[in-house]
Amino acid sequence: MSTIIDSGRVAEHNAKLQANLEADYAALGGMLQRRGVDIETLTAQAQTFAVALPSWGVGTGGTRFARFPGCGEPRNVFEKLDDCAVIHQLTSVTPGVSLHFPWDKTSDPVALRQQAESHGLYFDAVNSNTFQDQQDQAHSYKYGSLTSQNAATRAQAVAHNIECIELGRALGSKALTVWVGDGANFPGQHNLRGALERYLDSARGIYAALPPDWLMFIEHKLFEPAFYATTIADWGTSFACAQNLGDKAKCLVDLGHHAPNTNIEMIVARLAQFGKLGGFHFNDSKYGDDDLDSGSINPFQLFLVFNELADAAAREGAAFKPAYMLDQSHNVTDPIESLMNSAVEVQRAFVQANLVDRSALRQHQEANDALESAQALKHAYRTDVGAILAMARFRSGGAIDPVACYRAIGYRARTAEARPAKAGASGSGIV
Ligand code: RM4
Ligand code: MN
Ligand code: MN
Repeated sequence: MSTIIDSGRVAEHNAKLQANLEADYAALGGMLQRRGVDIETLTAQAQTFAVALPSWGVGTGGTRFARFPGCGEPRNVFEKLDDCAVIHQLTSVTPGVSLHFPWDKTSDPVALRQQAESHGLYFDAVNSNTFQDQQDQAHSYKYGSLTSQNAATRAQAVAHNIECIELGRALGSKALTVWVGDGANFPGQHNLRGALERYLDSARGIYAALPPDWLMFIEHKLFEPAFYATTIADWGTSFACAQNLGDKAKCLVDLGHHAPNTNIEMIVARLAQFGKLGGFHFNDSKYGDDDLDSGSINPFQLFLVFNELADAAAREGAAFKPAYMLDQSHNVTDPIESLMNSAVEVQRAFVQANLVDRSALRQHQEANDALESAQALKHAYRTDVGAILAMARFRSGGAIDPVACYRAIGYRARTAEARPAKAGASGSGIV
């Protein structure tokens, strides 16, 4: 396997931190042992955890108002893959990459796949994009894509999704994520039922093109770019569509796509119960932005989501395998640093959820002991599992402190030189 960063530099970084890590790990191990928990089991579980990177996350996003591009941003999918490889090399938790077409379209999928494999990466779900018009496209998506009033526009959107499946197939992906911005800005603009009927009809055309071992993820989003009525606005609509389409259609939960205060962990529990939880786009949100770093605003919510996932895994075993992906947009940080932190935050929630004493929790629940039930969760959540995460990285060949290592290595300065900015590369960001 070829690495972008000289592995000697990572080893040098680790050598400086190893003694402290071992001391912290031993102290945490002793504390967990008194609680009847084996730290080695948790560390081994942490080493198996993976969350995929969004190819669009390695560049600076933006807001509706402006984009402030950073230095050395990747200019094509091959450079994006290099940045993803760096993130994986340092964190050891991001072997998957989720591509977005046509942004990442390449005429040479074989070369792209080879580059990925040479860095120990694979391709997770591919994403279609019918929320923007592309150059030379015959029909505009201004008034909708899969739900358009115009049959030719709908057919064009379906054809694009099928092309995504074909590209994904060449790259080894096994799922297509469909998010559409379709909706209305005015009451009356859409016949609400009619728009969903058209969506379903189009979605059937995409579903029919799925290879037998593929899944189609339906991603809901409450609002934006439509501000009155989004066609696939909530998990109920997503669930109904997935049921209607068939077994290969499942729901994708993007944490940022809900109204403030929505109980997202309950949505996760419901979808898992009915076999329709396809996967996640992890990020965080406070008001309307759907792409803040994972765990940066509400880490407890992230933990509660993983608590439901741990419960589902305990019930269903190895068959329960939702796709874990990040979906973030970075405005004020180096995207590589943010993605590393976010991946580690998601892994942290996974480990903390594994720390919950499930049989004690069940007993408290059966005894209607609300206080102790809540404490069983809080006890796990309050445990600092940082040494487990660092040890998992170290043992898997990553960096004990990924951000510190990345800064010491000077990768960004290197890319700033190697990738001069394209003229006029600002403008507004993605939604
Ligand atoms: C959307 C949604 C999709 C992502 C686009 C870029 O809000 O989250 O998953 O593909 O943004
Ligand atoms: Mn998303
Ligand atoms: Mn989003």
